[in-house]
Order: sequence, then structure tokens, then C-alpha cells
Amino acid sequence: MVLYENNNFNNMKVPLSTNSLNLGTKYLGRNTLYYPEVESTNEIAISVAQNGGPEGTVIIADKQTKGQGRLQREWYSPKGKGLWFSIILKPNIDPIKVSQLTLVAAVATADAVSKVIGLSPGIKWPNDLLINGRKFCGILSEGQIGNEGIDYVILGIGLNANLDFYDFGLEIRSKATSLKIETGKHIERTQLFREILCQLEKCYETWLREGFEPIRLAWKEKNITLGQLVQVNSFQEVFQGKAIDIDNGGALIVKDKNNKIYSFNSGEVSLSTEY
Ligand code: BT5
Repeated sequence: MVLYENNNFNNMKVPLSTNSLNLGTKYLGRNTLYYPEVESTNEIAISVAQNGGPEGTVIIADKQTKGQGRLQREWYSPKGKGLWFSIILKPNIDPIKVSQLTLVAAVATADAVSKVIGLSPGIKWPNDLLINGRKFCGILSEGQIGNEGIDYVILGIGLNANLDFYDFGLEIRSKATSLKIETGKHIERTQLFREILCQLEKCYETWLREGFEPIRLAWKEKNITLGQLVQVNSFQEVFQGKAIDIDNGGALIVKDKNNKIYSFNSGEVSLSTEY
């Protein structure tokens, strides 16, 4: 099967045969566009979504030259060594719930890594997957909300599969890792990609059907943030306290030394030694 043979997406000309992927999903990844090299798969996914690309469409690249993290940060995405991909979703839900999708993706990706690789990653709120305290996967969700609700959400997932220690630049070497580094084995990317899509479709459907609570419980089981003293940088302000929970919307709840409670819908968390 060749996808988008007569498509409207003029420049989207490198379709991937999903037959060869042997996907076990109903719709995630059934339309997959593969690129050897792009600036950012999220950028392409946005343009595909804006041009009517259906829910479940996946854009995957072997290399990104301008992979994006949050807040204009860069995501290092060297050729052939990782999974760099973006998924288009069009959930018919209250836009206020959209940030929960990052947590849905984190739970699903952690489940897939456990299943295929046999390691149990920890989730650092909201979007980092870590093994032995080092980040090997990050998630960037971006969306557009229109008059009628959510137009689309893009879930961008960057996962370090086969990077070696010296592949990382000096500035991230001490805090980043890859599945190859952690297991000592070459990682078969297609199998992992397939499993992430399967787990994500499962978690996404659970979330649509039953709401956030089952995802919240699964997230809490895998999290490495709660119970820790943390520093949260949010909107140019810095808070210190103990991370005590995530609420039923996915926000992080932090209690400071005066027992004052704060909740964060977004922000950057680092472990702190002070209360
Ligand atoms: C993230 O941002 O963790 C989200 C990363 C999402 C990347 C995917 S790849 C497919 C899709 N297309 C895109 O263009 N993006 C998405 P953030 O929490 O802001 O973390 C960024 C920080 O992680 C950087 O400032 C570095 O310190 C560090 N970093 C950069 N590249 C890394 C890598 N390959 N592995 C581990 N850490 C990295």
C-alpha cells in the first residue's frame, strides 16, 4: 500500500508503506510519511494537519536538523540513531484537557519501552522519560484550538535509541542517555516504533473513553517526581517545595515550606536540595 498517492500535500512525497511495518493499530500510523531528513517533524505535522491530514497520521524522519524541544530549545536528532516522529490527533474534547495528552504519550511510550526493551523508564513531570536519572526521551505537544474546539494536536516524540555516549554534545552528555547505552545492545527501531503506536492508541482511547483518571494512576506508578523536593521554573518565576501529587487535570501540585500549595500546568522541574 502506498499512501497519499494522489494527495493534496504537494511536498509530502515520501510515503512509507505501512504494510512493511505490520502495524497492530486501527488508525495510528496507518498514514505514515517518512523523510530521510527534515528540519522538524512537528513542523511538517502542523502543515499536514492544517491541510486536512487525518487523525493518526504520523510523520517520521531519520534525521532532524532543527528538532524542537519546549521553549525554543533544540532537540538533538542525529541520523539513523533515534525515533524522531510526530503524530496528528484530533480529539473531540474540551480544549482545557489538551495538556493531558503529553502525560498520555509519556505513559504509552514508557509502557512500550518496558515491553520491547525490558527496562522501566521513570517519568519526570511532565514530558521527560529517564533511565538511571538520565533523559532518553522527550515529548513536545503543540496544538491549535479554533472556534469549534480543538483543530489538531501534534504529539512529537524524540527517543534516543542507538546513540553512543560520544554522540551527545558536551552540554547534554551528563544528563542524556540512550536505550543502547543502557542495555549495551543495538535497538531495533521499527519494532519499538510499532509498539509505541500500539500503546499510544490504547492509552489515547482509554483517555477518550474513561477520562484522565486511569492515565493519572498509570502515570503515578511510573513517575519519579512525586515525593521529591523540586524547583519549578514557570513563567519566569522559580518555586521550591515538595511535589506531592498530580491533580485530576494533570497539573503538578507542590507544597512549599509554609505548607502553601501551588499547582502548575506547565513548567520545568528540577530536583532541589532545599525546601
Ligand atoms: C523535549 O523538550 O524534551 C521535547 C523533545 C521533543 C522532540 C521531538 S523529536 C520529534 C518531534 N519533532 C520535533 O521537532 N520535536 C519533537 P525539552 O523538555 O525542552 O528538552 C530539551 C532539552 O533536552 C534541551 O535543551 C537539551 O538540554 C536536552 N536535549 C536535547 N536533545 C536531547 C537528546 N537527544 N536527548 C536527551 N536530551 C536532549
